[in-house]
Amino acid sequence: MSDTTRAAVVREPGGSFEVIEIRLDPPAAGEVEVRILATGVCHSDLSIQQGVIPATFPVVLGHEAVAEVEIVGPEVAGLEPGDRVVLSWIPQCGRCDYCRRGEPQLCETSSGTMLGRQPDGSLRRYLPDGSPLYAMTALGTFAERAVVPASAAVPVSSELPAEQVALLGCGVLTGVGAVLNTAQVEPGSAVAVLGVGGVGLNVVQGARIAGASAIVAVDLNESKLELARHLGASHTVRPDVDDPRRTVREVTGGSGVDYAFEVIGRPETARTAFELIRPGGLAVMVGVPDVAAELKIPLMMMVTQERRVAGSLYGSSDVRRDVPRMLDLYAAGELDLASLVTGTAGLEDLDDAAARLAGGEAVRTVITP
Ligand code: COD
Ligand code: ZN
Ligand code: ZN
Repeated sequence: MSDTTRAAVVREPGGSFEVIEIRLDPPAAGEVEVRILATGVCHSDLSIQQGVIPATFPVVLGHEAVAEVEIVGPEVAGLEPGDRVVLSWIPQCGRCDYCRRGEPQLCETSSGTMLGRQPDGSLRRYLPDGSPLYAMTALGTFAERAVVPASAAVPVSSELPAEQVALLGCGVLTGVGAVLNTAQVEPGSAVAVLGVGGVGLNVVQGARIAGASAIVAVDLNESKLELARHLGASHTVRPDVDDPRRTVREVTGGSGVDYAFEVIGRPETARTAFELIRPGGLAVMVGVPDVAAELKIPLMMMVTQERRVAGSLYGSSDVRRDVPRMLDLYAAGELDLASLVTGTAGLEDLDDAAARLAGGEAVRTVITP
């Protein structure tokens, strides 16, 4: 017996957001039904909408949200109706080898949820005619209500501003986590960040929180660089005006940065990240590129200078450990969420919100469905 809810559906790659009543099945074992309170528009939503990141269509996008639990399905412990939760776009099954070895960001269930199915491979959403409807990362938060894996719902205090706390779900965990978990940046480090959008700005503030002594932000967009300075960047570079390699040489006395983060998803800037690090430094790839993209780097420098390259998925986060950690940093005034929210809108405004993100005017537009 399925219910209905309003959701923004994208019917095919390149399609626009169409707000319709969809059918929503009740939560199965290990799932909860939630009401979405606030959900941010992230670049990955655009990448899927435009067909750059592969997905199954028709789809309900949206993967960065805070919600309220309404119905608790069977075999769910620790969640009650009325609980406020941050949603994680990687469920943590707790049972697979990755979850057990403390790498829950690689949880095996995500291979199916990344393609829009629930962890058990089935679907909860249907178009009005009964045909299948997929949900980005098993969340599909561009909707009034969603049925999600209980392991993806992390309880938080309901006293916090929903529009800000929603950003923890993707941008903050991905960006700050890349610094604190993946790279484990030490105090006094020199850091470069290529691309300071919604995720990259969180890499900048993560580097400040880690105690980096120099933070070089690189972006084509002047207003993003201004925000980067506000969040902790010590130097900013527009690569169309100046060469970031020159700035990094000046800042580091010629050697290169200890850590460079690529937060755009392009092979050219990934290569630049490799060129910006010092011997022994680490280049961290955060941006998801086109599926066909390849990185070409001088292998000799990798070996003889011990330059390292690492990928970072979801900031290597363990959401149950890291969401509370981010909220502590927020309470201490170290994590700035308010500056990242550049606008709020409704479900009907998603096409506009997507255009503002693509055009570089928005960092995060937060949708209140
Ligand atoms: N040089 C410098 N800056 C550039 C360039 C360039 N050649 N091209 C674009 N930029 C800047 C833009 O001006 C912008 O400020 C920034 O790069 C990109 O920012 P946003 O706000 O458009 O995008 P984000 O920050 O929301 O997301 C970007 C990612 C690439 C990190 C994102 O799409 C992604 O890949 N996320 C993580 C991967 C993943 O698995 N995602 C799934 C859920 S997010
Ligand atoms: Zn995202
Ligand atoms: Zn798992």
